[in-house]
Amino acid sequence: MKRRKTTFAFLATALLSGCLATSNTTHVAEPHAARVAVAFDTDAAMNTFIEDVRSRYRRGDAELSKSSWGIPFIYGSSERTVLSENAYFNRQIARADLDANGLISDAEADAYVRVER
Ligand SMILES: [Ca+2]
Repeated sequence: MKRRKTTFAFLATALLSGCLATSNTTHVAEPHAARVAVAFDTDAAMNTFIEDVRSRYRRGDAELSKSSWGIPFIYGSSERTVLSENAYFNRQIARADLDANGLISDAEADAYVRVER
């Protein structure tokens, strides 16, 4: 009876995932990047900008590449590369700081939030 449960659990897992075996790998690009020094005009600009950057990072905007391959129902493999949070933050600062003066104004923070990636 115990063997039947084990077999059933194995088959259920295989069916739910679609494959008997899977491999998912995530590589982090620029893992040791330090955040660039930046100032914000106001706390509101800082909060607006940082919340939006975090939201974009969580939804996968820092993904640089993604690939997958497999043998149907047998094996599936996926590999993705994402920027580290600090590297992503630095790139977003560069995008938001339109006049490149190292200061994110309220207008720049608002413009950044309004523009989709
Ligand atoms: Ca600026």
